[in-house]
Amino acid sequence: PHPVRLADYRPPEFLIERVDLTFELDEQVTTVHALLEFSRNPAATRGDGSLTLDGEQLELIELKLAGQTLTPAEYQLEAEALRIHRVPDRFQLETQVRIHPNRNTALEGLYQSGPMLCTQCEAEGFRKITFFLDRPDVLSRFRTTLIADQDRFPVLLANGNLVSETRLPAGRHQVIWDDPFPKPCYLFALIGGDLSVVEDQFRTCSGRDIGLRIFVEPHNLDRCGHAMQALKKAMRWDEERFGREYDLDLYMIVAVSHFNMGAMENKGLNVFNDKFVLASPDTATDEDFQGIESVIAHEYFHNWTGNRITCRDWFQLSLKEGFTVYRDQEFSAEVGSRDVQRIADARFLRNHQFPEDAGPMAHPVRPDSYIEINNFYTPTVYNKGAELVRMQACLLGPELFRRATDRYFERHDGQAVTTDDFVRCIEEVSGRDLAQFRRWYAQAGTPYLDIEADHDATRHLYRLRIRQWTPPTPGQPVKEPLHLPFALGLLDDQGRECPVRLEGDVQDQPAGTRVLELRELETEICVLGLRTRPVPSMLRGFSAPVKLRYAFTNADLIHLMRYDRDGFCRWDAAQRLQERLLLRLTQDPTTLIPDDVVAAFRDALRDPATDPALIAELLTFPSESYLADQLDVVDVDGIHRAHRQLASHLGTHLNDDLMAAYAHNQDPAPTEVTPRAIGRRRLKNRALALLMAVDGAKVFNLCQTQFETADNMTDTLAALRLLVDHGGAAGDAPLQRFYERWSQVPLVIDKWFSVQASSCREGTVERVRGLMAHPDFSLRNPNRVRSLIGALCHANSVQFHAADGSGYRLLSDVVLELDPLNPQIAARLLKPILSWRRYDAGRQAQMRRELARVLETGELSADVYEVASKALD
Ligand code: B3K
Ligand code: ZN
Repeated sequence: PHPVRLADYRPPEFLIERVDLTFELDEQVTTVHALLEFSRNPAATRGDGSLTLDGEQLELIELKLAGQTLTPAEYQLEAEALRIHRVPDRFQLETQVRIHPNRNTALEGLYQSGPMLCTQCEAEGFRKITFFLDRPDVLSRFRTTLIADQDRFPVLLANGNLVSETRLPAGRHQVIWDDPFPKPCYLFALIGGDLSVVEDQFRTCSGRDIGLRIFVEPHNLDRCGHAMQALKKAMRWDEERFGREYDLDLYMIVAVSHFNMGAMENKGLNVFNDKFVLASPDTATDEDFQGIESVIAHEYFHNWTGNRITCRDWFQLSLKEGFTVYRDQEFSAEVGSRDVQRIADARFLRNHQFPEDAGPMAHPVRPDSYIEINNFYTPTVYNKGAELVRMQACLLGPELFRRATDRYFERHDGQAVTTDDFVRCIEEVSGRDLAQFRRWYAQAGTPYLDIEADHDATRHLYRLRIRQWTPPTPGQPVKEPLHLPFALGLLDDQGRECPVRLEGDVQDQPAGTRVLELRELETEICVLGLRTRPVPSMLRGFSAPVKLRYAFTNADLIHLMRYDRDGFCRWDAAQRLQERLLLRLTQDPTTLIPDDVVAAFRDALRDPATDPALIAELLTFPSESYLADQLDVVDVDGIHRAHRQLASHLGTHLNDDLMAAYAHNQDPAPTEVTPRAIGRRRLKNRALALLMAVDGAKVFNLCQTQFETADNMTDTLAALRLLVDHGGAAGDAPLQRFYERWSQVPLVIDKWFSVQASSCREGTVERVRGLMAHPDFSLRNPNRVRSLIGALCHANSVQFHAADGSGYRLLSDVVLELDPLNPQIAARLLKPILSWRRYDAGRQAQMRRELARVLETGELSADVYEVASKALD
């Protein structure tokens, strides 16, 4: 497999103005007839007069140019391309191909999911449907005719507006769809199936009525309400916050059970992993409800950031993904709690993006080469990409930023553009020069800010010295300094905000946050008028995606945790306290846990003014994998032991307060999913987890009672996890009951698998192997694979990294079996062993051996090859 490079980008030599597709749908053999209108692209340089189309796994039945069948001498058919030796400047091309949806286990192109047929074309799946210029800078108007058996496929959907429905002889019917908006082929979609529909309406800001439809298999009809509410909220929010109105008369969502990712923003016809549509309080956790709200919003927001304005090439993926994640994060912040959302964003970045930056697959937000684009749908492109948009919004402030996005939408509507085009709009509207800021898009790696402070009590001066640097990443040994917003607050010894007054200020500064801008390798910030030494509250709101290092004292952190008005900084202070303690405990289990730290957590628990959701965040430790990243050589068992030790120390010393928090937050409305109710359940279940870290019959009974009586999945699952972690019979009986109760609901059975696979109890790897033979397990369903294999490898450090290497062996066995079926999922699973260099010699050798074993296999997909080979480089 060869890398594709950004530097090699050339505009397409031909454009396709119109696409007229006719599908005769059938699970075994579908025929696809395509009528394509080509014209030479005036913006491109002339080639040799030939045309090359992308096409994979297609059986060519017919090929006509301008109505004439081409002879084999006039074209060449290769494994992944169709070359026509001579074409005029304008012409019509007609092709007919056969494809096999039921054999498509990669779930890319047209495939079968249970009783239905569906498509997934991003990034390069359309070429598995028909011969085409499968690249995002070719925008065409699509008309789609679907023909199928009326009984098996009564519902036939495609992008755009419904044109007609006709009965045909022999029990078949035909439905025609037309999409008036030119689009790249990756946004094409079709669905065929026996589906039920939930309908609703939305009146747009200009008074147009939009039909909203969610299609699901009939037995899921009663679990679509939350998704529909979320859709309407998102539509309103995008009008108000970004001035974006929906453009078609119909918005359709279809839930399918086999899906590689979360969902897909196809024009007017989103296809969703059913996990992000279906929910009722008895089957879905609060996290599921929140996931649905944000994914529904995310896909809806793509209609403007992705569909109306799309990417020029796949290196620009963050243009749509980074911006759209920023938009969905802002949406979630505004419909829920901004602090809690920002903490979740920061935690995700630290747990997933920072490690990516530190590993062998590190890449810039705008990568400059890839072997398989599917490997670049990453936390870097999505979440760090969102941070880049957020930093620019912060530098401009809300009004200017809105003007910049307005300009972007206006100027580039209907175009395929680059991240640079986006930044240019920001520059023009603000009159700023973002040349240095652009480095963020091109430079990989997580920057460090190393900070020192001193206070001059006689001159009332407080000085911060900030040094920024970024460690090297593969292919980028030398890094340049970045331009970033540094939001700073200062607290006095009473916890009050001080004004951040700098030399040369003309105006009086109000007390509170001040956003400074860093550009240099070293910056000195000199704050005037501070009689006593303040406690710095830095990077408020997580103003830049960096690692900040500063020698906080415990007292500083306790002070910030108690008084800071910035939710992120309060949480960050708690994280730092916990991290410090946990790392010390990892090295030395006899480390004393200071009373003042315990008292700070007690105060947080007792604080009536703080949102329970935020209290729960303050009491949630940095993850074991995050702690692992802080060590030169990961001590898997030491970290796990430290986690338990700190939990049981808090469980013991805060027993009464945790019990009180538990009792107080026994929800009066247990099936309500408001932010308030969700926050209270989180706090209650976090309290229960800390209490369960101490052996004791009383709390054990509490947990068991919760499991037996809860009428919402959040509480049920929280209790089940704890009972299973407890080990032995305590967990076996509840697991059995849970299975029996939910055996007919696949999304809940996913949870049953995942609770077992993510348990820290001994023998988990073996149990997972056993579960792979369970009749409900299947490598063909990505949700199942993630719930069992993914949970063990990505969410269970201590068992996955078992010293005997059994976790690694299991992973490589699965990857080898899965790769021929579904390379995307196989490549994703490999992530946790890519950072093998960070472990002790024994584990290193085992991980390397498994990676080598994978690489040695003859017929690897490009997906797995790229990841495994880069890891061993
Ligand atoms: N754009 C899709 C992701 C497609 C993944 C292709 N491997 C979902 C999203 O980000 O909204
Ligand atoms: Zn997206």
